[in-house]
Amino acid sequence: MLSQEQVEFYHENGYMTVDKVLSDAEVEDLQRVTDEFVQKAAAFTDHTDFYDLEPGHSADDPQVRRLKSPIDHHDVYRRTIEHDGILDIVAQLVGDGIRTNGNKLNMKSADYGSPVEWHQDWSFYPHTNDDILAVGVCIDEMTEANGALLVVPGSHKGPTYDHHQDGRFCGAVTDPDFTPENVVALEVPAGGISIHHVRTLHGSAPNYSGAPRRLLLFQYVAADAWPLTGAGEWDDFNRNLLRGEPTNAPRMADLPVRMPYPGPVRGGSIYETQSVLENKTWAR
Ligand SMILES: O=C(O)CCC(=O)C(=O)O
Repeated sequence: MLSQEQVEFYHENGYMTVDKVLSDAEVEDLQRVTDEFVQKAAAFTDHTDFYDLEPGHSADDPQVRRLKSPIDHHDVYRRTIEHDGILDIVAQLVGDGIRTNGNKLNMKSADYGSPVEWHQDWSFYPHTNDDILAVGVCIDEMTEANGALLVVPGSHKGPTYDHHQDGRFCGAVTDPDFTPENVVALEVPAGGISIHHVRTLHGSAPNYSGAPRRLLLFQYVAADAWPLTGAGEWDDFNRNLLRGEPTNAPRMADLPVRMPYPGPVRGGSIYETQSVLENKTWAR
């Protein structure tokens, strides 16, 4: 559980970290299963519904950038998104009713792991209110050297930046007035978690270190926050409820929104969507 001070820090700054949320055994299970999935990627030459591949990928040297929706592919990930230690923390920050609207494992492997350009998750999935956050479960120690998640403190209270280029959504900030200030690198030991608010500006550099930085990202949404891009079928929507009861009465908040339309030139993952960006922060 979080102290009142930690809860206030999160609301003030739009991010936080918590150490020792998972046990050593839970981390080892995640590492082993993830290693196995990377080896199985050798069978593929292109992205699939599950694998997003690094540009240097080959059968001899499988290089995975992301596992998409890993909870649908192995129980160890499913158990982790439902982990009471995580959900108890999330409940303190967004309330007792919790839905998930997405999950992914960003690999950021040693020596070449790809960067993620500055963006706000809110630009991908605006809702009726912003009691929404992403938890990053550190499968490895996350350090500045291996491509830690970088955040701009307090930016969750600021504007929603333009994430469009040439009139199409590109998943990265394109506003010429944007300069990341007071950037904080979230350094967390394996088994700990990072948390960032849905409107917090964040990104991460390439991993040129010799240590992997695998971050299992879970998106958690207050049950009464409804996606502005559409909720789909009622039963499907509520299948993603992890705690609390379904509600058809969304809570509305007066917030700055830019819809992710017209849609991206390239889809499939944030890496592909951002690949068209002309002014990149990080070289590839
Ligand atoms: O893996 C990272 O460092 C950033 C992840 C992220 O922001 C995303 O995938 O939306």
